[in-house]
Amino acid sequence: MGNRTVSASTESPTAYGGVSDVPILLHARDEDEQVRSHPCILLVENSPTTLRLLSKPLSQRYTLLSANDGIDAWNLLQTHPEIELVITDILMPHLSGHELLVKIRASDDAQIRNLPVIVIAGAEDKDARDLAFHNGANDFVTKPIDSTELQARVRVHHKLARTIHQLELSRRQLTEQATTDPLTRLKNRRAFFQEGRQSLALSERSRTHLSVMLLDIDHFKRINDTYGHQAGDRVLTTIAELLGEMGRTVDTVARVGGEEFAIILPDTGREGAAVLAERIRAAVEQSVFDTGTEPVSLTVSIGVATFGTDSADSMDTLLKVADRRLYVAKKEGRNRICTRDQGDSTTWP
Ligand code: GH3
Ligand code: MG
Ligand code: MG
Repeated sequence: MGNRTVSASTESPTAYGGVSDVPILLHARDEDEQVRSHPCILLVENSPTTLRLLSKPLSQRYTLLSANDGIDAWNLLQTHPEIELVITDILMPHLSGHELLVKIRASDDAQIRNLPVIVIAGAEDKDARDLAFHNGANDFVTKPIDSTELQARVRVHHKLARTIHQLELSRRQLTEQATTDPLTRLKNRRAFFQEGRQSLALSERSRTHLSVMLLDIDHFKRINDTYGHQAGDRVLTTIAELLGEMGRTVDTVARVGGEEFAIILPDTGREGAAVLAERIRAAVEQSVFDTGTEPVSLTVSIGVATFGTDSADSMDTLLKVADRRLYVAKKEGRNRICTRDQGDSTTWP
């Protein structure tokens, strides 16, 4: 370790990363603003001289952390998600730059796996460069370090990584928007069918049952007519919360129409779905809903269809069967569930 004072195990995140005479950790504990505006780079280098040469041109723009070898570096990556780029030497004790690169690219954590890594290699060392490229290095800087070249390469790769990150965030936001009901934050109709298709394929493969529950609020129009649309929205949101709380985590709850909700229940047969449907029906009946002016009571009707029991083999047909039974529940007086067709047996309970 020579005269290095690196101590990755130090509790304070600001307390490591120094060479004895070069304070390479630049951010002060209480200068949060500075920390935020200076992207964090991890330097993995066991030679104090090279570390100095690396840190000097970068220290104005970046917060620098340093590690003595690949093991130190790996530990820092686990505890410091703010690291946005890694610069690593190849020849180091314990865990080499190559091995570190392999570990980074194989990480389960996508943020670590996708970090830009710049490798420091000797100008003549073609084999080492080839291996580093093969292992997923983004770029190289050669010894002796040219500060202008180093700054340029770091800037390019950091910018590229940030852009890719932003694109990924936007993509996730768009997917979220496309599959989420904005009022209740439940999955929307489109997401219901997407999830449903996957769950159904799983059930087919594992030869298990799957039930679909379709729930419609009884006389919901009266809520809007009496208390206004906003009160209606509030009731819809409360029902959505209640449904989210009542199912299992594997169940998918979606808003599939104005005042209609559907739940996919994987690995659940008709009886199991009937029990949950009845619990939901009773819970709604016993709840009071805030309209902004006065509390109101509500009821719901529920239709259930079961893959493996009913003659329905797609999400579309399952939902149609559930809808048909929902209609029966309405016709028979509302505030009830229907899990089978007439002749099949009567409604339940
Ligand atoms: P039924 O018991 O037969 O289901 O009667 P209903 O009044 O619930 O059914 P109907 O289909 O006649 O009316 C549904 C109402 O739901 C009418 C519509 O204005 C209201 N609705 C649909 N989407 C929304 C929404 O996003 N917000 C609010 N507040 N109301 C909605
Ligand atoms: Mg309806
Ligand atoms: Mg209704």
